[in-house]
Amino acid sequence: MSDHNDVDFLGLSADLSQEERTVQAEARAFVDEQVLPIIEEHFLEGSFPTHLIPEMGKRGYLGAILDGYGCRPLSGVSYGLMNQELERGDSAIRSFSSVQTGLVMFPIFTFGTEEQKKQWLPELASGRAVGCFGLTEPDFGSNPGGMVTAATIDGNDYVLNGKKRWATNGSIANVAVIWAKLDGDVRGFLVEKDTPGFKPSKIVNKFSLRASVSSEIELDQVRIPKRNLLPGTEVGLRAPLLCLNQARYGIAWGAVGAARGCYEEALAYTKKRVQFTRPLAGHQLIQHKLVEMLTDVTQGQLLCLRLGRMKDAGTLKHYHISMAKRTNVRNALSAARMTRDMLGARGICTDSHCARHLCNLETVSTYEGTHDIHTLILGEHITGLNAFS
Ligand code: TGC
Ligand code: FAD
Repeated sequence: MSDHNDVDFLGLSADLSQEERTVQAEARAFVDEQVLPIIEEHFLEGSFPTHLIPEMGKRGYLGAILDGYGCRPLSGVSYGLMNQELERGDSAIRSFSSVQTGLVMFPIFTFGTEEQKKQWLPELASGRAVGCFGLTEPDFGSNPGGMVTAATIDGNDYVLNGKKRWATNGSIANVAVIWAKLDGDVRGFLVEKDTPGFKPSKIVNKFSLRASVSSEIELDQVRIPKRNLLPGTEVGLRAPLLCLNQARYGIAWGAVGAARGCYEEALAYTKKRVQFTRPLAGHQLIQHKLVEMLTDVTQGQLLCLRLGRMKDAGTLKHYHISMAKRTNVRNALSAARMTRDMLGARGICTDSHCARHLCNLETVSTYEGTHDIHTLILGEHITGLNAFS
């Protein structure tokens, strides 16, 4: 969907504004020049390329849905295109941006005080500070409303106790948005990294999203001043769900990027690799797979473009995002598997992209609402019947 993009079967770039094309071209160059050359090494090491954080800040990739406080406000479509390119590089890079933007900066911007915004947003936008989001707990993933982490009032402070699991960036975060129950209501709190009793630890035994830092966070008598409550979170579980909408929107676009990366790899490889005296791409079964992939990518692009226009028009609802997150991630997983297959043994090696995408997309299918949770969200919307419990 840009001048340099050869995976634009329907010529959708003609429907983009100049700004949207520019944002995509810039993000595409960033990924080609700075992400793809180093990502294999980080995936193997199990480390996030932290040297890219200030660069992402400089380019305006952190907080790009917000206006002011050092952010570079992008239209919904531009923001989506940026996510698409970042995830073509690796889901960990898009995840970093999603968490910082949608799950940390968005709640501070939307539910925070002016003092909290001034303290944190410029730092987070520039990449001088990193944030994380603690909603999931060891016993409450799909059902965050059941959380047991609790905040109690003690004089002029809140005291937090509990455990969060899977917080992206938890161990490298300067500030954590922690969701906890205060008198039974879910509220958001800002916890700074050196607060006594705040104990993040990195989860190291992952096959997936290896270039992203995932952490468990123990909260043991964590005492924070009352000014660290996000006051606008009195809307209960709706507050974290509104944050998830932002991140899920980015994932819907990002998954198309991962699928596109796989399609490009499969096409290039099968045109070069000769078996039974002709390029693989000249065999009918291979062409069938390439056609399936291109069709899925094109449908994903169409869905996302419509979503982006609705976001910009203010008509986008959470169930629209659920449909796109669900279907685009499923199709990206399918594209990664097909590419892995078409590359033969080469496809299991770390210097091809498809197996890395395949492993990553297993996480993307699970986090931010599993595939089946999004099925139930859509099911509830179309029937009016809640089938969660
Ligand atoms: P339920 O009673 O259905 O809803 C509570 C209230 O919230 C409203 N609502 C939403 N509002 C805005 N956006 C949404 N997406 C909303 N979904 C529901 C709802 O209308 C209701 O409002 P009101 O006024 O009636 O009170 O709540 P429930 O407890 O039954 O749960 C609903 C459910 C299952 C859909 C929700 O809990 C859910 O989405 N579960 C999945 C959990 C999840 O996605 N966790 C993600 C953790 S963060 C993460 O994974 C980061 S990954 C890193 C990266 O992004 O890269
Ligand atoms: P469970 O909820 O236990 O689900 C297990 C299975 O049961 C799934 O197949 C699910 O679809 C199914 N299931 C659940 N409920 C139902 C139902 N009612 N009906 C039918 N089937 C059902 N969380 C954060 O808070 N912050 C983060 O930054 C963050 N980052 C993450 C990064 C990574 C790498 C990963 C893997 C996860 C991250 N998460 C984060 C957590 C993520 O959001 C949860 O893993 C996800 O919500 C699912 O929860 P769970 O893993 O506990 O699975």
